[in-house]
Amino acid sequence: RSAGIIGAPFSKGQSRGGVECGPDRIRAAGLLDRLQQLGCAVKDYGNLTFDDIAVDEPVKGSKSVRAVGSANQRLSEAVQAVKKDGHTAVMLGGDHSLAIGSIHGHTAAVGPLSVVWVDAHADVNTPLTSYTGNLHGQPMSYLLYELQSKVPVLPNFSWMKPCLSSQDLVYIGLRDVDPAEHYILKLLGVKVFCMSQVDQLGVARVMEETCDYLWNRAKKPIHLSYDIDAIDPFITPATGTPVVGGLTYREGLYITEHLCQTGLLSAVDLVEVNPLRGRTEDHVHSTVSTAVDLLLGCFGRLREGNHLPNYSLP
Ligand code: DIR
Ligand code: MN
Ligand code: MN
Ligand code: MN
Repeated sequence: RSAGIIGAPFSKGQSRGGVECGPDRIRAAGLLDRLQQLGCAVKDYGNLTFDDIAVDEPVKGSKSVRAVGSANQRLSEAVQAVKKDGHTAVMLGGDHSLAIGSIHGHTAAVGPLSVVWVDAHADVNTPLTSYTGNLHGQPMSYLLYELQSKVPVLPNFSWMKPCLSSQDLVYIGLRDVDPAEHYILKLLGVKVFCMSQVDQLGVARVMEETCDYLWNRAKKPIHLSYDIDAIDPFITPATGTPVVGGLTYREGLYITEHLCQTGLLSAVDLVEVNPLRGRTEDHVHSTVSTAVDLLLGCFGRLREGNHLPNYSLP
């Protein structure tokens, strides 16, 4: 198992500065060393750089469309390169608009995917339904085949085409869904485990049902897109749009452990860590260290403990 890490310090999919500091803060918390201690080979591809777009007027009410389009084109190419090198891709955001390039690039490299989207939000607004005009609330609408006719052609998006079927998507952790998003999820029959279902079923059953559902057609590589705001803001407050009533630390971690043991996890996004949104350094630390723990869970860290295969007692 090996990890190829891409930093994507991009924040223009939403309006709060600071989320571009996510990748460096997560690295500074020791992600690479701790992955290596697990026996995981790590290659850090560094941080992407993004073009400054001088004139980027709103399009149909949506902000920074050109910047988001061109940043995601770059990210898609970077993810393709990491997959061609044979690694599990780890994309450190940045805001969740980056899932466009991450999922697009992952699909381009390995073919059809199963996507597990862990988030307080569904991020499936179209530019025409969005109240906020923020692209981080819209990425799934660009990715789904079934919504293609509902999404206008946008500047700097001509490089991408939808690449995901709504039957290959499962949401976990939803608790702040706009009316149009709720309509879309029902219309397409998307599999959703919102927070009430996590309460009702427990996270173990949610993960069993998630995999049964995704594997009903065929076992495909899994793309995990993890928005840190899925976790309760009591634990991960340093994020742009915190919503009360989220996943516990243990539930959040269990999702990663379960997906890791499928052997199918092929790429992970960890997005929306915003160090500037923590009121105290403790808040930032708790958010960043939870992000690191979630990523370690994706690469085989177990709460029972781990040891390397070649370990011998001194
Ligand atoms: C809201 C909030 N549904 C929007 N979305 C967020 O802007 O479309 N996504 N915060 O992460
Ligand atoms: Mn999100
Ligand atoms: Mn969210
Ligand atoms: Mn958000």
